[in-house]
Amino acid sequence: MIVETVIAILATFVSAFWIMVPAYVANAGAVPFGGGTPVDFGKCAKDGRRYLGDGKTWRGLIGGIFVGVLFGLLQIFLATTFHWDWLPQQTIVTITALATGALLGDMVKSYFKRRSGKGRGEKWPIADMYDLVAGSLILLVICAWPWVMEYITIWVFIAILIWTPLLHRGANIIGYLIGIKQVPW
Ligand code: CTP
Ligand code: K
Ligand code: MG
Repeated sequence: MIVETVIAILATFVSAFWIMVPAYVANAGAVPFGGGTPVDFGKCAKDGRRYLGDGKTWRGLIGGIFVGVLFGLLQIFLATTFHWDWLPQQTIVTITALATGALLGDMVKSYFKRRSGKGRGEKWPIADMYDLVAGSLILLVICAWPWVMEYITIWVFIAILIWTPLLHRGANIIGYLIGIKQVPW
């Protein structure tokens, strides 16, 4: 009974992580690719502040989606080759939606961050982490609703909410230490 419960909880956490790999990788992947032309082309909104700011670039966007999808393809390859049938089965549609949604959510976050007067890279605690979760899951719901119903139970969703701050913190510290991120958050 206890053993079964522990296994179920572990499986929930592993499944949640497995689902979110393309989104987490896209979000982290944008950092080393970043630079060059900003997505908003340097333009300002009526409030005089940038639409998105220099932290959202085309290279970061395209590069991040690319590595997110690449890792998703690796997941599909591994799961089919080794018959990891107990894991959520990623598809081309789900990995693309997750990677793209993560960075779209990140840009929507930056839009509102600029409107609230916060500068590029400034701390905005909850939004800076859950932007990618909201973006990726909303796009996933739009593109693959039956898949979401099959794999994302309320418990998997809660596990995603727990994983995200842990990985976000870890990834940002690593990025800062290896010098590709200006601040450790
Ligand atoms: N990045 C990018 N393009 C994106 C997302 C991220 O080039 N679409 C790069 C930028 O170099 C950015 C870094 O990854 O500075 C870290 O991403 P993030 O924390 O999302 O951006 P911030 O610099 O914090 O900017 P903002 O305040 O707008 O969130
Ligand atoms: K981000
Ligand atoms: Mg940031």
